[in-house]
Amino acid sequence: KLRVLSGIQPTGDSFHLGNYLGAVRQWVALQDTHETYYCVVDLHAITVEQDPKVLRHRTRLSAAQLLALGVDPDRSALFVQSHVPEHAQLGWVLECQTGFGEASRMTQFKDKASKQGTDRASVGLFTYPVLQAADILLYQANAVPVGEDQRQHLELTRDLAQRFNKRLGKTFTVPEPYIVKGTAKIYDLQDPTSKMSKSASTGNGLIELLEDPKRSAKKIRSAVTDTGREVVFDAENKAGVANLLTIYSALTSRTIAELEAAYEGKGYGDLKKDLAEVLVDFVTPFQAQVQSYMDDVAELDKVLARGAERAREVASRTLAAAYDRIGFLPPS
Ligand code: AQP
Repeated sequence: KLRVLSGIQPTGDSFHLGNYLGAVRQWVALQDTHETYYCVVDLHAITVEQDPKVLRHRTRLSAAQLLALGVDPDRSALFVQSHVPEHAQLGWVLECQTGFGEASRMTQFKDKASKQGTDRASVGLFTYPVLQAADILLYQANAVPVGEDQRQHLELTRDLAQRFNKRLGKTFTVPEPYIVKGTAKIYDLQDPTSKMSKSASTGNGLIELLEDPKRSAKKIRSAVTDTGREVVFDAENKAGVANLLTIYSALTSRTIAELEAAYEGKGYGDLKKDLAEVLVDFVTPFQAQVQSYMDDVAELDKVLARGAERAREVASRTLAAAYDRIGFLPPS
């Protein structure tokens, strides 16, 4: 079986619709065909300041959300990144193989650092994509399901794998991004030309899966559209409507063409009202499930411990091989 690895940060109070449709939905589907490794990337989360208590809570909450969205711990290794020390260990090795200029070209770093100011942005934020490369390469992943915003980081991962293999002998599988075109980028409801994002979206542009469903419904109903009437998918001229159709289609498995046909002769109001209902029907049982996982933290922690054990079996083998290639003396 081919391998898959992906991760999500335990930041924010909830996953948002972009995280789910862009990434986690694919994680769930890939369990049927691939050997899957999924992690809550707490090492990545601390690249910006975190309150320790909140971080601990959100790490569990992220795992609970993944389980509620359909990650099956019997089929996938579901774990917390810091429970597998090999991530940080391989991260260091790869940092030493990464050019400073190469890392400086990462647009996500540039965006985030410019918002924080270069003095406040951490060195960890700068090396974030290299740690991400370690996450992926440790599992010899063939495919990495992510949203469009991660494409450049995946490219860096591939470069690092190829460089290491060439210099020191074949050690890592060179992974492919797995980016599903239709839902690769979910847009902010108030600004449908920028991506829905925890850190950058305004409250009304962001649908958080754990917020009050009534609030989500209201946000959908007040989503920015255009002055037209016709419900057709036109990403260029009708970005807001196109975004709503993308979300609607993904949540119902009705194709965009079917939706266009169903809303012929109706207006944006009908589309929004119906999508709001679809969303409420999706998040209501999800929230109940998350709550039930959070009610049994001991069991949740056991699931994560089991996942980390499975992950370490693979990760430790890869790290040992990489250390050997580098020329580290094995401990006797
Ligand atoms: N708007 C989006 N559309 C499609 N996919 C998205 N992803 C994030 N936003 C969208 C994908 O979600 C996965 C998890 O990403 P992450 O842990 O890096 O989440 P994040 O960075 O905290 O999410 P944000 O909202 O993008 O945070 P900020 O604002 O901090 O950058 C990834 O596969 C990502 O592609």
